[in-house]
Amino acid sequence: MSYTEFLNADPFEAARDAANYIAEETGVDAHDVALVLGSGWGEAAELIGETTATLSASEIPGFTAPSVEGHVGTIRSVLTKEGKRALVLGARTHYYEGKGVRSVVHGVRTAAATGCKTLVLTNGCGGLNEDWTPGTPVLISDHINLTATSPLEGATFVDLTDLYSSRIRGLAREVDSSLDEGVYAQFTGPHYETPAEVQYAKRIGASLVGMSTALEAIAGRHAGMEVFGISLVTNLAAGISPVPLSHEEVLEAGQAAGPRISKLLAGIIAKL
Ligand code: 8IG
Repeated sequence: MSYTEFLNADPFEAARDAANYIAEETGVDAHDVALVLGSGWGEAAELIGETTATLSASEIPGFTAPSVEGHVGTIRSVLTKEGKRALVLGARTHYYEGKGVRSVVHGVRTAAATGCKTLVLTNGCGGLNEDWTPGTPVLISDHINLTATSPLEGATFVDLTDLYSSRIRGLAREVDSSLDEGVYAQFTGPHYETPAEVQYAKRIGASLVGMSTALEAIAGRHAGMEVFGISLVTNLAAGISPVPLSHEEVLEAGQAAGPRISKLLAGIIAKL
């Protein structure tokens, strides 16, 4: 399926096509939980279980290879110790890539079409709370969508109360009681915020700033999945920290936090 064909197709039929392809290629009829890996979370999937199949994103209908260093372009089927089938999406499409919001949420819709009842969204982001040193994982309690768009089309009125499942946040705190929570503001990017925009985000109630997750969470809820979100604060947001932001800092913080967040994620998935 070419990009043009994807854009002209019904998004739910395209997701069904991709799900059928995944079922065929992995030999797994239905998956239980989907995991989207953001910046810094690339290796966090290793401890979840045994990878039984690895597909390249670009071969799956409607998917495209990622364009960012530190993002992985594969989709894996993982069998957990508890016997659950996890679909690990290393190939997130960001809104700033300009491929349209349908492309951004295609992975989430595909996951739902493969049978997933739970959606675990991870990301790397900027933190507004000075206590969150780079490498701190933070539970997402809610979001503010600053993209001025929605993944839903037409008169699709979806309730977003408790979008980020308080049940699963509770399970996460059973794994690590020190976990804080924050409200995630999705900006479009790809530029980072100005210090003034970070102050604006703070005043409207955000404590995490990033370029993903909110649109995917909405699509996930619409598709009937229970959504869980967790951020890795890889940098203090612009102006909160005296030093300028760099993508290298982001990658380093992710690497340093690797072992802790890997164990955390595996612990949460085991409890689902
Ligand atoms: I990693 O400080 C990462 N992603 N918008 N702001 C935004 N996105 C981010 C940031 C950040 N850090």
